[in-house]
Amino acid sequence: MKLLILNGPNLNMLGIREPEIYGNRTYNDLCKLIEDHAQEIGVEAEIRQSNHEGVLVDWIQEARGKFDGIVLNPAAYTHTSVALLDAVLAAGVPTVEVHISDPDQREPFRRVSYLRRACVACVKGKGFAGYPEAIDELKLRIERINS
Ligand code: CA2
Repeated sequence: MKLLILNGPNLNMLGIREPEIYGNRTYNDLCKLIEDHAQEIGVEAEIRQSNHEGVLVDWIQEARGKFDGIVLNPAAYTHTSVALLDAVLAAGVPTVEVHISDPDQREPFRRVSYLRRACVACVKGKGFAGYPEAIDELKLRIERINS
């Protein structure tokens, strides 16, 4: 099983600022956690990060026929991007939305997710541990689809 793990704008800054919201660990720490978990459960995980909406759209489109599922942290684009919503709908690849913090417990503008309706599940507010959880959830759903 091949999963694409996509991270949106500024997530490369993890551990550098706002530790009270996102913790002290870095983006590299997050990648290591994801890689270790993927190896443990026997899935292939390719991890990418971009600060650019169009690049994320290209990667979501590319996933069609190439990846079994997507774990997506759209970061700030969660709250603005019809383009990412359309890309997930067009790709037709099962996608789980993940957030390190819980956007519903923060500023009102973070309470809207344009992506949520296109995703099979959403994991939020669990810190870095949300990624392994999102991967497990996605794996279960893909296995169910393929059985
Ligand atoms: O909680 C999440 O994972 C978010 O997707 C993170 C986004 C935020 O816009 C969403 O509302 C919730 C922000 C990612 C930027 O991360 C930073 C890390 C360190 C310093 C500054 C920003």
